[in-house]
Amino acid sequence: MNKLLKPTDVFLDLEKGIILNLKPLVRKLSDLKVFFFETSVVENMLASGLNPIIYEVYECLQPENEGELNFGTTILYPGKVGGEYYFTKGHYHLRHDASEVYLGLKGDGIILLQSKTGDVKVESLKARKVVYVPSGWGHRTINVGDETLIFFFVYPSNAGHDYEAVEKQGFSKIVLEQNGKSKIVDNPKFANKG
Ligand code: S6P
Ligand code: ZN
Repeated sequence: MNKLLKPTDVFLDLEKGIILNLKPLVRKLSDLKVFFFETSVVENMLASGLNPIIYEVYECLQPENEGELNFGTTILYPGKVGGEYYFTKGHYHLRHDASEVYLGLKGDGIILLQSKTGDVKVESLKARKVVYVPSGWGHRTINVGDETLIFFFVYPSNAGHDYEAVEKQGFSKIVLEQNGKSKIVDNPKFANKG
């Protein structure tokens, strides 16, 4: 039997997406160097002193006991690197039976989902939209709008995150701005290692 945890509560600022009294995890361009398609654009930006914040995560972490849940918010800023919209690194859960729920709060986004066997699924993410990410699907969120994309998430606290697979293999699709619109195209750098 797991130790009985004390119930906790937090306040969420729905406008800003922040969880009060929590320190966010901040991801800057330099943390995402290898994830963007146009590596040379990233290098030039960093060399000229530009290192914008791409996203922030406010997370209420629980002990990794079976049955407990982590939850929080992600604030993904608008912007592009070359033609590619800002995104989260993206990951698979280390536990293959760990699913996740996303609730859009603000902005205009896309969730790219892919399985290790080559299935791909694309979902839009916006205010009031709930997306269920079943176990086994890698997931990355992209901000394709002009304003900040904010969403709430909840997933098993013992899920674990596998970023390495995404770092090595990438996502099979990337999202680019073309003629003022978002376009999902094949990622030429995708290494289909199965
Ligand atoms: C965790 C959940 C989100 C992401 C967050 C940042 O399972 O999917 O909290 O962690 O949106 O994305 P990433 O890919 O950098 O963890
Ligand atoms: Zn996740």
